[in-house]
Amino acid sequence: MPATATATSPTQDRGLQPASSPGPISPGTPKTPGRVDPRLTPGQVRGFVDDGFCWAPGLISQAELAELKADMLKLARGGYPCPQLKPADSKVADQEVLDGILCIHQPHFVSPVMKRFCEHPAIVGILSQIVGAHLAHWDGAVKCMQSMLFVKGPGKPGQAWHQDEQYIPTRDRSLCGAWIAMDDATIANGCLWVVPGSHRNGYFFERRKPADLEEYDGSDQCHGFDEAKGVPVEVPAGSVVFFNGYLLHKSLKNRTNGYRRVLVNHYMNSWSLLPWHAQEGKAIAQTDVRRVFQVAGTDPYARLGTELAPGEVYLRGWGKAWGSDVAKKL
Ligand SMILES: O=C(O)CCC(=O)C(=O)O
Repeated sequence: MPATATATSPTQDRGLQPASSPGPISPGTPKTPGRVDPRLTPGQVRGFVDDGFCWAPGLISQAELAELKADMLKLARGGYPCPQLKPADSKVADQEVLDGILCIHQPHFVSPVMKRFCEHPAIVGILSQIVGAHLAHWDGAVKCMQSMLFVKGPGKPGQAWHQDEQYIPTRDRSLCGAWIAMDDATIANGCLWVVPGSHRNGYFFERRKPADLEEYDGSDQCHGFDEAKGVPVEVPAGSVVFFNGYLLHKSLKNRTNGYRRVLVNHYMNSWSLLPWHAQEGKAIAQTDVRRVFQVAGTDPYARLGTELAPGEVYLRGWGKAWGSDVAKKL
């Protein structure tokens, strides 16, 4: 694919160009000296509130993409101390190592490079405009609780229609994914698809196991909506797609010979508790997972402290050793 979204992509005109004159520095505009972060116009922010997604081209430079890809490989080859990612034998080719991985969850727990990308100034600048834009009086404060590194090599499956808030609940519908395209993302290699506006009522769609295990990785699939309303979000490498946690989205199998690598980080309004896992002795209304870090504004719950990252990741592998077939058929 060329370095711009395909002309026929229905989502092309949703691509956000950085506003030509940057607005005032917001509470979320982080610290990198001398850097002017892209700011969205009020109309673009409203577009995110209405559609549930938007994407910004060129937020990540070529040099940063090279760093991300190198760090993905370092992680995969066991270059960081981490029980789930053991050092690979030097005789094993990079491709073989990557073939065995579908997704590394929480790579920022072990890699300072991945952590830095969770705090990327251009991404955080936009997050501090959109994460709580549907809420009155929101001050731009944002915290991060999750990162996911999808390797998605040739033949690897996608993820069926789902809503991220069904897995990571917030109390104010502020969950937001920032999907960093490390390669051009196309329909053929398994770009993101979304159902615009499907987040609006904060409704949880019914979930079942997907019937098509050739296309999808086996995680639950949402039902009860018009799938024909789904649109592909084809974006060039270096773009970031932002999407609300109630937005229906999916990706298809990679039918090319190349990789479709993505780092997806998840954020939410810092003013909301995060009842992600039940906590012993806590009523659900008080439950708050504090393995989070602040990326914009101040943390209203700083008095509660934060939990340290455990130095471990959760690995979703692929191939026979993981009970799945390496689907090489294109
Ligand atoms: O990139 C993909 O293949 C799926 C990403 C996704 O579904 C998510 O981040 O929730």
